[in-house]
Amino acid sequence: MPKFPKNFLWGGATAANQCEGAWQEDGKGVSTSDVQTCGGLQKYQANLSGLPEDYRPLFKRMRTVTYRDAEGKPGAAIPFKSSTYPDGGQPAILEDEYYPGQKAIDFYHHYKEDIALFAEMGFKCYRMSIAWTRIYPNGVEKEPNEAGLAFYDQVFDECRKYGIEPVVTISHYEMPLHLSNAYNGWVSRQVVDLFVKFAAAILERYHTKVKYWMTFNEINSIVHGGFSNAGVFSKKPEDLETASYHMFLASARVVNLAHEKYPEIQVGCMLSRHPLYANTCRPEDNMETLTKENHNDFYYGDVMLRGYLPEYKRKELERAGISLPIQPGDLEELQKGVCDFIGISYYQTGVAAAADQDLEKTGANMAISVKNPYLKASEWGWQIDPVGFRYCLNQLYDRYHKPIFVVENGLGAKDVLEEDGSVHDPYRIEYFRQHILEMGKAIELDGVDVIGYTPWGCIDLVSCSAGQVSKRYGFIYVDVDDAGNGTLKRYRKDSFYWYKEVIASNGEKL
Ligand code: BGP
Repeated sequence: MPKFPKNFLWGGATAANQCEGAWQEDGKGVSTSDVQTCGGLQKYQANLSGLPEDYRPLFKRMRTVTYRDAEGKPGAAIPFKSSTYPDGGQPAILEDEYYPGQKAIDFYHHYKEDIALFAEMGFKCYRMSIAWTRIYPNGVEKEPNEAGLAFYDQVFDECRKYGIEPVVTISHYEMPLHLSNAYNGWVSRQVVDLFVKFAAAILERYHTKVKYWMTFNEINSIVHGGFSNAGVFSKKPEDLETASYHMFLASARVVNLAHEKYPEIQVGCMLSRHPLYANTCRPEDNMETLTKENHNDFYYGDVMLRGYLPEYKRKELERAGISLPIQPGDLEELQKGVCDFIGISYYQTGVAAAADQDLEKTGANMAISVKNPYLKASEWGWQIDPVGFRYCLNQLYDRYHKPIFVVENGLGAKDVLEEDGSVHDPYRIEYFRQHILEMGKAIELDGVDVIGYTPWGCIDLVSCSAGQVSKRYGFIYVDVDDAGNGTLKRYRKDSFYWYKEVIASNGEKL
């Protein structure tokens, strides 16, 4: 069995928009995640004609973002596919739709019980996010909402009570809906200032309680669609490039602010890492793989971890006729605001081919790829690849030489709650066993500096891409279904007891 470092941060991860619920309590504003439906249950089906034909079946039952078009007519689009957004119109809550995030698993009222369960598993850390709309309901207020600030004080104090280190994502797939509607989200440079104001308020309030911070969850997912992580509701490629540029700038400013005022804390970036293998050893397939990896993932890491806009991206933008809104002083800020560590999510690998029209595709979430015949997939089509995890860790460490914090990894599956309250999930245990083994090899055999591991959805929550709770990730089962019915009671799954042993043995007992 591989040996893990002594202070390795074992834990679990959630995000406010997927677990808190209480969407209108204590002054919280409406967020971009409050207008997203549950896949399979939604009344308004998205118009998929903007997608390549072979992608459409994969998106049929995905969650949607609802909107009113320019004439006020209701409709829906796929949040992670900008090409399905209508021209004109705005995201909106429709009276006859159901939005699972508004209630979620009601962590807002169950946090004490949930953190006690995390402590029972022996968590050393807990990754969570702060809902921007609890602190600045519309994003534009002058003063923060004290009730929102007080809630997170209580959550951090509860963690600290058990010696659990909170790890905080400042923005995890949500922002005030007002900023999306009034500014088209991060397309506007004004949002940079509004975000820095939000980040400054929470850093000031919590810097003694929270040591590890990350600016944006999966910042690179904007290549697939602009709404969920950037509040951008338009399909223009230049809008998406502008938005991510503004997010880089905001991240750098927050890093610089943190370094100046609170030298004891660390600020990381967070990348969704989806390594690609070439479909064949044809040079063209390999060139395509390199190009796609740069475009989808490394561009974002290069800016946030190396501190400059890479040449391959400058050339790509030039060819597309897009110029970034760079202002004097920006590039110096980016250079200075390099992140302290690399937060990543790793779920799957994909396959790239120079000509993929006739190849079978898989991956029913934001990242569709050619199917890999050597891998099994989850019920949702995500290809399971533990060796790819070791490959991914090596690749990132070699490129950036910064500590890596694996803040998401896990298996979404359908679980069955037995009459006696048990949940038997050997598939999840097997998934984690294989992934932890490969992570251990990356540390021990390859020398990669991995500082922690927080499996995603350590307690069942609302799926980000599907909107379903029935796509369960947790060690803890929550009795709530896709339509929000259930007692919300928590149950320990078999994986709960297994993970507890893993942590207690520092990864030796797998
Ligand atoms: C990541 C997101 C998470 C989370 C996870 C699992 O992309 O950062 O918010 O939800 O994926 O994905 P899903 O919920 O779509 O199964």
